[in-house]
Amino acid sequence: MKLSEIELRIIHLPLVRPFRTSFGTQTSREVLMVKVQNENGITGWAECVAMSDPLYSPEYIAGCLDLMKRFLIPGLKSKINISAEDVSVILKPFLGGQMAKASLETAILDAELRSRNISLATYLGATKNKVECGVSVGIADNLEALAEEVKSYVDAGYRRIKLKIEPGWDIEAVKHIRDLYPEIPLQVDANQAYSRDDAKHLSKLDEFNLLLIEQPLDEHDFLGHALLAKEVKTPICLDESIISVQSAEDAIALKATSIINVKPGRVGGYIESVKIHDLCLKNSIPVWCGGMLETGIGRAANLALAALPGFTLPGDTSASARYFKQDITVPFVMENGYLNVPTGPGIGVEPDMEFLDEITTYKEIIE
Ligand code: NPG
Repeated sequence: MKLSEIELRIIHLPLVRPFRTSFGTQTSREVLMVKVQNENGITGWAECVAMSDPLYSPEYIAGCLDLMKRFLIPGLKSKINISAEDVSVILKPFLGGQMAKASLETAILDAELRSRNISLATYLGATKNKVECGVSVGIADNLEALAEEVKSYVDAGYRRIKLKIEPGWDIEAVKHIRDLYPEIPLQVDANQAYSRDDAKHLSKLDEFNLLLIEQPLDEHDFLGHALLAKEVKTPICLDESIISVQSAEDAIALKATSIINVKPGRVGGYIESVKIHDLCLKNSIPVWCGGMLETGIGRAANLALAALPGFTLPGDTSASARYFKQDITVPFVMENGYLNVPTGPGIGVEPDMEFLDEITTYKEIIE
């Protein structure tokens, strides 16, 4: 495909409720959107999952925008004909930047699949037409507020609850929710908030029958996670540490993880995500699809990925209403705890352009 134009825009959407994690509180979501157009006028959309600040990952929106404009887009422009499967190879000389790279690859893939009339789900190898939904619950002001929020999600039909934890908000919070819901699939996410010395403390979570503890230690600490895995019975699941199929291979070989959270933005795109999925399937490592407070554009693509056979645990693929009063696509509405996998060509959804223009704070078109 020949690229004729790339549009970069930043939009700003308020969240329906503040979202507090061990690294900060978010009340709104700024999103860097990528739109590509080919020589026949067919467009492809993607969102870059980087946040405004480099707190979850070293990547952040202004940095991604700069990286794309200065290096990645000129790199792509040097090729006359381009296929999504070439993007990671062309961009390999530029180190890092997985989130920025993933968004360019996904937008190109969307346009390519639209022109071939194939859905992303079919292209990736999906075997399900609906996906079981979990929800990620932020750190609350107190146990009552936490219970109230969890109840609203359980009532809405969510099939798995993930609690954000940090030192000082962990054992008691988990106990409180486990006592209220003895049967519900429950897991926790620390976003790197603990240290190697916390093994004894974290093993207190073992009595609550959790599915997993996500990313308790620093993203670079594979050895620490492997040592921790020997001390706690609850399975360790890596998120931030997994940035490529190679890091997944290392983590599995070192026994630093027994479950993997696959986030396409974090690993450089959907094509790399499928490689991680395949590796995990071969090694009997369950995977699930993480979330980055995506709009409907990112969510549509995540649902296609989460429909692959190795995604055996519910992901952070929640309904639009969990995040935004108004989504930028048709809203994703949960039915009985499931979201349908889009079936249209490409990612299967488009943004509502009028609404998108209304919430756009920056826009640039690169010919
Ligand atoms: O439902 O999209 C969602 C949010 C899921 O908890 C979630 N994401 O660490 O996995 C994470 C976390 C996150 C939140 C990451 C905010 C980055 C920013």
